[in-house]
Parts: sequence; structure tokens; C-alpha cells
Amino acid sequence: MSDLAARITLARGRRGWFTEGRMRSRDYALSPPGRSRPALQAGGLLVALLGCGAPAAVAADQSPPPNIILIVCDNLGNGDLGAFGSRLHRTPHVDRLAEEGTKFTSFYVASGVCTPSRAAILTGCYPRRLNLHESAVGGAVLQPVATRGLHPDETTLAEVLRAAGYATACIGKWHLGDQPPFLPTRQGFEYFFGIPYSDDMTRDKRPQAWPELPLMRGEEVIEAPVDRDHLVRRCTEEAIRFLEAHARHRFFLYLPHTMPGSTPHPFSSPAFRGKSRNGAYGDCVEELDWSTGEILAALDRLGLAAQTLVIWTSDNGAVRRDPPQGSNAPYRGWGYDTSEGAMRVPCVMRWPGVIPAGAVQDELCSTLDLLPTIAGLAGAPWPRARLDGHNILPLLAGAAGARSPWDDEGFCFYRMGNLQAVRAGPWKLYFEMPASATNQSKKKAPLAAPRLFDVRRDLGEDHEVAAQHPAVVARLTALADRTRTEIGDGPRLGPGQRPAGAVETATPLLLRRN
Ligand SMILES: [Ca+2]
Repeated sequence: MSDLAARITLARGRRGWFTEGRMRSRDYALSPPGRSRPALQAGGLLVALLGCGAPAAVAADQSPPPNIILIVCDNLGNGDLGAFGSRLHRTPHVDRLAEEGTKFTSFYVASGVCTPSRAAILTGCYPRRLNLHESAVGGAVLQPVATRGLHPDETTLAEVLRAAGYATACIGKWHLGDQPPFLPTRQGFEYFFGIPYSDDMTRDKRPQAWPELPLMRGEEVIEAPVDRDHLVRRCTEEAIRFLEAHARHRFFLYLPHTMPGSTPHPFSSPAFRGKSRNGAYGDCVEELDWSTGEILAALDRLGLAAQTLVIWTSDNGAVRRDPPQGSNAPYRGWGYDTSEGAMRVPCVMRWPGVIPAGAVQDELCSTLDLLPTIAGLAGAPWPRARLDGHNILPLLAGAAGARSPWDDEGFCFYRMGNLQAVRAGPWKLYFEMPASATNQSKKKAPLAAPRLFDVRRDLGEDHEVAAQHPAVVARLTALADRTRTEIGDGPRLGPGQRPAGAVETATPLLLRRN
């Protein structure tokens, strides 16, 4: 158990789950609609955007709130897509999405690994704020039969949108807690189909403790072990059924894919196996592209394309394999750490008439911004608890002169509990770090001095320039200190941290045999 976890006491909750530390549930409730932060609502943005001369953003304000489809791949890298430079994989459907929407080329996840990254996607909070930057036993992600999960009182994007009248579904891989109080159905999703954690967390790894990999519908295990070859196809079919059932209703479809996943041999269905030029990994990427095409075709067929915001991204970069499989090109590094390759992921957004078609947005945006931005679009009340993300509708709409709010604030790169780097504007600064606080894919080495890169131009982080820019180093250090003070760093705690959810005893998710 980490120092942090050791210093947090367990207190009994009212509904069978436990809270790590003291918690005031009123802090986590949604604000009543009339008391939402006005500047973050679409209407408030309209005023700001009119000053920028942004007709598309005006259209956003005048349009009814869009349906939301959020597609998140698992461990897929920037260089894995044709639209982002791959010459190896055929991804015509994602490429079409990019032509019809905007490519985000400085888009960051809040962690280089699954659980914390996905927690940030759904809450707009740095994982460390939620105490989900590590598992209860000090691991980088939650494993099966985990006592920890996303706190039930945290407000997710699904809860925000459900409060605004949206139908909600999570189809794919959850990974924010496998105990009943932490399942998607307890976090605002009316429907869940998929696996509760990663595709590599199978019984053979720990036969005494872990169950067969379960496929779930709602809160029930319907198959175990699930046949992983068919996960992408079946999740896609489920997603389309959800779209068809809710074509006349506003909806939020969260499609966090299970693939390419965490095994050295990504899974794909027979129709794709052996068809790509990049082995099992390429087959899998091309099936994910097929899945995207099916979703887009369903939107067209149902007449929903114009009123649906589609967001396509990954939860972290491709991971290191030997020989290499995925690509994070043109960025340096592999998934699981704080390199550009790990945390700067491909992102495409399409909302016809609002988000410019065929455009590129290189301002710094993050998955932390999704909840604030989408809540604004939906006119939904905000979580009252403090968030880290920003409403970036001006950047989505390509408003002239719109700048990233992170340029003034600094976007922080944590690996587990350690603040390792910060970016503001073009500059990314890696901090001096003892070996105990680093992890460059298990090759632990101390970082003896801060390292500064212009990651707007030097995408491969080849030219270290700290000595030439002492004022930049000082400014970025000060920005990181603010976040460090708020949510902590290493053993140092911050007042802005909130407890993770916890159960005293975790039990495996098992198939009930009658
Ligand atoms: Ca991942």
C-alpha cells in the first residue's frame, strides 16, 4: 500500500461501499440547473465567441444539444491511423471522419495507462484528484477483484448527460472498478455491455484469485471466459442496436473499445484476421476502423449525422513491443509513461456545421476538457466538485484567435502519483526526478536535471533546450507547483484530492450457472 493510501482511513458508507477518508456527499452532487457556472454554459460561451467572430460556435449555441458518441480505443497510437500518417494500416472510416471533422494534433490523455486515463475521460479530473492514479495495492491500474473504484459520488459525464435527459450506454471496456458499487450502471450508464477490465486480465495469470474474463450485460456476467476474438464485432453490434433504439431520443454512447488492448497478440474476428500488413495488431486496428464505419453508416441511415458529435480517440499511446506493433509516430516514447508517445493521442471530432471540416487544431486540448465542453453543449448542470478540465468549445469550433486555457495554467503529466512533466504553449518540461519516481517502461533511471522541449515543432523531443530558456523553465516550474500544491505529488498530499471508492472485501465477477 502506498504512503498515500496508508494515510487514508476507511470509513463506512451508507450503501454498502466505503469511502477512503472523509467525504461530504453534497460536494459531489450536481448543481441545480439554475446555479450552473454561467461562463461554462453554451449561452455564456456565445458571448465570448461572438467577439472572436466564430459563426460555427454561434451555430453550436443555436443548435439543439447534440447526441454524443465517444469512441476510445485501448492502447492505440497516433501513428496507427491513415489520417495521422500511417502508411501501414487501412483506416478509411476514421480518415473520413477526419475529412468531415477536425483533427486535434495536441490532444492529451491525463495518464499513460488505462484506469487513470479512463477516470479522467469520464470526470474531467486529474486521476490524482480522484485517488485513482494507482490501485489500492500500489499498481498502475486496477486489477480484477479490486477493492478500489471510481467513487460512486463522483459525477461522470454519463450522469451529467442523464440529468440533461440523455439516454446513456457504455459498451466496451470499463476499468474503473469491478465491484458492484463501481460498475458503469452505478455511474450514470443505463446500459452496459462489455468487460469490466483489461483483455489480458485472465484467470490463467492468477488462477487462485482471478475469475475467467467476464462478459457483462448490465450488472450480470453473461459469459466467462469471453471469446476475445469477437469483442470488437459484438460491441459494435450492441452499439448500433443502442443507436437504433434511441434514434428519436437524445443519447450518449460511450464506446471504450477493448482493443488493441494489452496482450502481445491483439484480437480480431475471422473477417479481419491475416488481412492487414501489420500482423495481429494491424488486423485489430482495421477492425476498429470497420467498427467506426458501421457507426457512421448507422448515423447516416438513421438521419442522425448532423445532430451528433462524434469524438474518436485512444486512452493512451501504443505500448512497447519487440518487434514493434503499434506506432506513436511522430512522437517519442511508448504507452504507460509520460512521454509524448504515451499521452499525446490521435483525436478526431465531427459535428457538421459546428466543427470545421478538414481542419487541424494544434492548440493543447485534453480528455479532461470533454466533460466541461460536452456539459456546456448540453446545457447540463455541472458537477459542484472541482474539475480540472475546461470548456474548449471555441477550440472545437475553430474560433479565430482561440487559445488553449492550458497555456496559462500548464497541463501536468503524472505517472501514478508523480508529477513528471508540464506543458504550456509549445513547451514541455520534464522535471528532475529520482529513480524511484520514474518509470520509463521498467528501465528506471533518475532524471538528473530538468529537460525542456518545444513539442509544437520538435515532435520527436530530439532537441533539449533548457539551458537556452531559463525563464521558460522557471515559468513552467511555477505552473506545475500550483497543481502540485492542489492535488499533491509523490508522498506530498494536496487539499484538492478526493477519496477513491473502496469496499472492504472484493469478490470476483462470476458466471452464475443454474
Ligand atoms: Ca490503455
